[in-house]
Amino acid sequence: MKLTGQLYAIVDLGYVKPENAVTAAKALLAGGADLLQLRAKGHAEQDIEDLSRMILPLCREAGVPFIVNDYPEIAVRVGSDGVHIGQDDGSLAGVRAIVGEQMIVGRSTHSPEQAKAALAEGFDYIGFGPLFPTPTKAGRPGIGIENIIAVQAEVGSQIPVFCIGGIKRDNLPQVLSAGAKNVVIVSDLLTAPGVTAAVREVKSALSGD
Ligand code: 3NM
Repeated sequence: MKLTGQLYAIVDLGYVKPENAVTAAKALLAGGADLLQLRAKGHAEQDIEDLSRMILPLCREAGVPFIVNDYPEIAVRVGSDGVHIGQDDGSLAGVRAIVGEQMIVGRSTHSPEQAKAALAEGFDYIGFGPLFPTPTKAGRPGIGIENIIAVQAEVGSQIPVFCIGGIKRDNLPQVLSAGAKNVVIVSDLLTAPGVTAAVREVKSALSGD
């Protein structure tokens, strides 16, 4: 599946109870999320697999890539479109040995150097952040917005760069002015009183409406 689109949404079980994950996925997709990830830190692999099997068909119906966080084996078992890994999750070659050549594989990066290294290694896209400190990824300093233009120009001309971390509807204009083209927004969407409307707002801001 092709990797296009500007808004990457995440069903994060830090914000959504497992029994509400499908409803959250539907709401994010209804608003126009362009990619969807399941992130389930600390949950049993079987539960992540089961939820993935429920969310995947919703993504297929919407024509949106479904990405599993952290678990290449689960990604293969459920037949997801992609898998996302962190800096400490080994090499791309190690993941490719599990998932094959077709699957989308993304990497979290936390500095321009890591962003360039991920491009050189051959990842399909990167996350770049956290721009601002965020409870969703506690304990990491914000890296700021100063390097977005350079990373977007250098890495973003080759693979999508998704800015992430503490991005909310109210600071999105600032992030876009700093050069961001694509964003991941987690808590601001999942905790919005109307998730679908919040996604639509972000999509509209991203498209420059
Ligand atoms: N990864 P929110 S920041 C999951 O920098 C994640 O790699 C990050 O959530 C990174 O939109 C982050 O709620 C949290 O801040 C994003």
